[in-house]
Amino acid sequence: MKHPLKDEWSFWLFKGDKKNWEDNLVELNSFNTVEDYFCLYHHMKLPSELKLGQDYMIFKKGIQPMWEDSHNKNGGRWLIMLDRMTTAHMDCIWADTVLILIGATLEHTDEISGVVVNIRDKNKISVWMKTNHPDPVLEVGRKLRKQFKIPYKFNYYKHNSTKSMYSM
Ligand code: M7G
Repeated sequence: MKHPLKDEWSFWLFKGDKKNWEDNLVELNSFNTVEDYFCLYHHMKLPSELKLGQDYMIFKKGIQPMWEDSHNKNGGRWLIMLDRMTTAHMDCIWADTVLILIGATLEHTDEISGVVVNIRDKNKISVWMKTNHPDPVLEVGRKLRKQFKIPYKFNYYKHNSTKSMYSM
């Protein structure tokens, strides 16, 4: 028997070759068991193998990986900017973050909507929240801080805002 996850998730690729932002989003596959996730993981390129300008996004099924989605519009994201040293570990940080989310071990797991890795000159990993309430947001921030021992501060932003709300 396969091991069911608490939620069903969709795996998205942002192709990065279309002018209109939204036209780049492709929903590749979805999964709701541990085994199906690993099967997908082993078939997909690693984030470090993507092209500059591309993203991977894993969101709960039914939530579009964009600010405008009703589940995201009142939320924000923990943004981890990867420096040169942490970029060497990007694939591991990505894989571990996905496991934290799909494993649903956090108290406020229902307030999480998804996770994104952006391949840019400065790569980024962000965890998207449905709410900006401090309890769930800070719980997730503390977990990321503890898990990754990233040796610098990272911030939480409301969507479409450049002013940080929380720091870790
Ligand atoms: P990015 O890809 O998150 O980061 O945003 P980057 O600046 O490192 O490439 C780049 C641009 O993509 C934003 O300024 C927006 O124009 C567009 N964009 C990004 N996101 C996440 C969204 C979104 O959720 N909705 C819309 N409409 N545009 C977005």
